[in-house]
Amino acid sequence: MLFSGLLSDDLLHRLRSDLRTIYGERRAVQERNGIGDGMEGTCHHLLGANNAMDEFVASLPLHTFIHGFFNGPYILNSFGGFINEATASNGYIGAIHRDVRTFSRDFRLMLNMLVMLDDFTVENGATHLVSKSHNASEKPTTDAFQAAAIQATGVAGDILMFDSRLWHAAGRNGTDMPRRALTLTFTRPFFKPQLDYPRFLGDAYAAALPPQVRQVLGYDARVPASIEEFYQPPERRAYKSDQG
Ligand SMILES: O=C(O)CCC(=O)C(=O)O
Repeated sequence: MLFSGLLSDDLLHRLRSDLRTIYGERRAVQERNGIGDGMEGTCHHLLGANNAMDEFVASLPLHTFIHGFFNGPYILNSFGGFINEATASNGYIGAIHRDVRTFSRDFRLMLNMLVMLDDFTVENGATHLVSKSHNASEKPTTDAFQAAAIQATGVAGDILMFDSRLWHAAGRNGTDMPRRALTLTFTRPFFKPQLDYPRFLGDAYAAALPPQVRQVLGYDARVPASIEEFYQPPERRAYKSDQG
């Protein structure tokens, strides 16, 4: 589903600029650790610098929609960004993939949110998706994917939501302008996130947030790490009873 008109021009502008900065920082770590090949344009875990990324999550759009998808509480599983440029390979994101590796036909595990920071067009590599492929346990062949996929075009600021079981791939950018996106995923609270956001962001970060945002970042779904932490009254438990 594609949603429009949820982001202000000012926020969009700052998201684009902050994405470029964070990309530089994350790319340096990818390269330093020898995993840069195939990761061009991608960056991960964009929170914690108190910039537009944090602001986006603190007033997360589509809360009711996400809650409805899971029929209950949910947490952030990952928050990445992708700068799709003609000059770069579009790496693992350009390969046919789905974002949840465990297949479950009847139980929804994960939801993708793709925030278009630029217009998404056929020419600049709008995301290819195969409608209804969340029901398919096996990866389609390249030919079958190409025959069935449609491209999700939209304008900057549009937000594409799709079941993470859907087979999809970033398109090739044939223009000389970047095609930028934020890529978030959400799961039920008992599913391990890609990064331990509460530990990564810390308690001081959480103290400044409203309870609902803290919950979405997983602060109510932590695993106790000591007997002391385990034996706590309900309001101080690491994993709260309303998290499913
Ligand atoms: O950037 C795109 O077009 C696709 C992003 C993607 O594949 C993902 O978020 O898993």
